[in-house]
Amino acid sequence: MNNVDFVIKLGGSAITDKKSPLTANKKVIENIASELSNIKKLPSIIIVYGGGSFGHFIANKYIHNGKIISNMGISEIHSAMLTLTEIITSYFIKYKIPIFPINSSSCFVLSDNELQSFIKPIEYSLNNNLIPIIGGDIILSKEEAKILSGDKIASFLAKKFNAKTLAFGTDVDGIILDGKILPRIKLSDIENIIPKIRVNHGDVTGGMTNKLLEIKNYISAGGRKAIIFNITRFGMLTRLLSGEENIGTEVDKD
Ligand code: IP8
Repeated sequence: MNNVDFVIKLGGSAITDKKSPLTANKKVIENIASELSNIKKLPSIIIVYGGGSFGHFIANKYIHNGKIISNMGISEIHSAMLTLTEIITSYFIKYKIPIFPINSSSCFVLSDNELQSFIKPIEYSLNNNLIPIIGGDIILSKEEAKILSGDKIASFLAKKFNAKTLAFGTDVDGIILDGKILPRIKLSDIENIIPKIRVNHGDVTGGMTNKLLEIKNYISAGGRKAIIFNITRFGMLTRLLSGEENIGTEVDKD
């Protein structure tokens, strides 16, 4: 299995307008593609993206008490994510980024509530100098469907591909407490921080809390470092990829 430099999650809050159903934040997506196209030698990257006003909007209509209540919900959630995939892909192609979209629902299933994966398409994309891109989505088990968050996919892939950095690009400058950005936090700080951060009720997968929990799992399982940064600010992605420090909140081992 190849190692990668970065697994970068494009947060749904950044790449879509969460206040408007099924609306992409095209300027942010275009800026991301444009920044990548201006980097002379791109490091190895896997890109993951969230559902934003596509996946979460539809999922909210069909999830009751944590369960997806209709087959049509499954189809529509998946279809909304395919639409978002198509929008992101079109901008990357416009900027001549060799992107390779991969479908989560074909790479992941649940068996006895355990995630089973088939990630050869991601591995082979990297081998072929393509940038694999994969989103949060609906995935199936024998008897039901569940939402798989992009955060989980990102931490899972960062582990599998031994990423140097797991980066969460959001629409905020990092973890903000009492109006201040925390530049660095330790693994053991996470449990204390979670109750103090703002909760986004529109998000079926748990917003920033979910990110911190995924980062906690990731670092506890030997992951190297994670960063939460603002990908809606033009230039931040370039700074991340050039290895600059202090661009958001960095989470390290204790
Ligand atoms: O926005 C959720 O992914 P996330 C994907 O990364 C869907 O939590 C389908 C809601």
